[in-house]
Amino acid sequence: MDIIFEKTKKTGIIKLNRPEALNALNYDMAKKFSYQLNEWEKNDSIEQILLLGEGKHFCAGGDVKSLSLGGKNTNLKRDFFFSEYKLNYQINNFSKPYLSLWNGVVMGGGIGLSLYGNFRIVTDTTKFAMPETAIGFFPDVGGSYFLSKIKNNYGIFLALTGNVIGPLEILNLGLGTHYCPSKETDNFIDMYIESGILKEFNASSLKKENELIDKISISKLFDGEIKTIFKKLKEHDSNNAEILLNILEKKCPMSLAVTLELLKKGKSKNLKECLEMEYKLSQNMVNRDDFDEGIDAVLVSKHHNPNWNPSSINDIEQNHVNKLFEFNSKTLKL
Ligand code: QUE
Repeated sequence: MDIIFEKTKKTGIIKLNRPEALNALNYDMAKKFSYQLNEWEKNDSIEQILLLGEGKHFCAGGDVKSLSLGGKNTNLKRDFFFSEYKLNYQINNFSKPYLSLWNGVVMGGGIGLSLYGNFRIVTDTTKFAMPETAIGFFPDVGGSYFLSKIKNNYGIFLALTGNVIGPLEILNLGLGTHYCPSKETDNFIDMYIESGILKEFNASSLKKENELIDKISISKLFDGEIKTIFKKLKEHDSNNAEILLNILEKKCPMSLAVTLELLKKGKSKNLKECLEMEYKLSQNMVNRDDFDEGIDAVLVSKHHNPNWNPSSINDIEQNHVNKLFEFNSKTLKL
């Protein structure tokens, strides 16, 4: 079973159970998740939800490998994203307390399963990222909603670079809601199930582990058009700017351009509007060769040397970017 549902006292427990794939969410899991959540919404003997990942990690994202390996002539690329974003919005509208335990890797699709609930528990091992520009895709599951609303262009930075952040930054950005030391998570969960109470821990021991980031330069450097951002990084003449430039130069150029446009559009939209926009965009992006190329490079052959097309940010035209936002086959209506 890829996903396990059980009821303990008044808590509905959902466990993502593909530890060998870092609990990546596939179509089947998304459908079952949605069905069960709907059942528990109506069931008065369920008072709260607990979402867990089996093993050391919470969830690495959507199971994009299966989408790419499914080939071109499949409805899976359509149906998967349709169900995934519908589920994200269902969680947003869910009426009972909903808590996720963010152990280890928390990326992409995993964020969409937890961010719109009430509580995200950060532990010592939590690693948070929206890494989709590495695979020819874009930060979805409401990335255009929550990343565009983070101050000082920090969300733009996270979206473009796929930079991993740890417990302290996750809490400071308000992405996580509570801290629980790793060795205390079993007790924390027992108490939540027993009483619905969230045990409080002092997070003052947490250290900032990402010295690359200083907010002032991020807010200045990650401002403007994508070509402008590259130019600013080139001209900045600092070690950190050079590291960031090297990171961005490995990402899919079209993904970078699309992501920046997406966050710009998302800034004034609500979650529903953002997910609907992302669904249209997803259907254009998954049918570009860069998507298969990126997934092969990162997750299948793992050669980490994708051949992007266009291969450089200089070859991206804004009208091609704009076209990727225009699509009308099966619109996501929430
Ligand atoms: C970008 C991504 C994903 C990624 C790596 C990226 C992603 C995803 C996974 C992933 C990781 C391990 C697995 C798995 C999937 O990695 O979305 O099945 O075992 O799901 O750079 O967007």
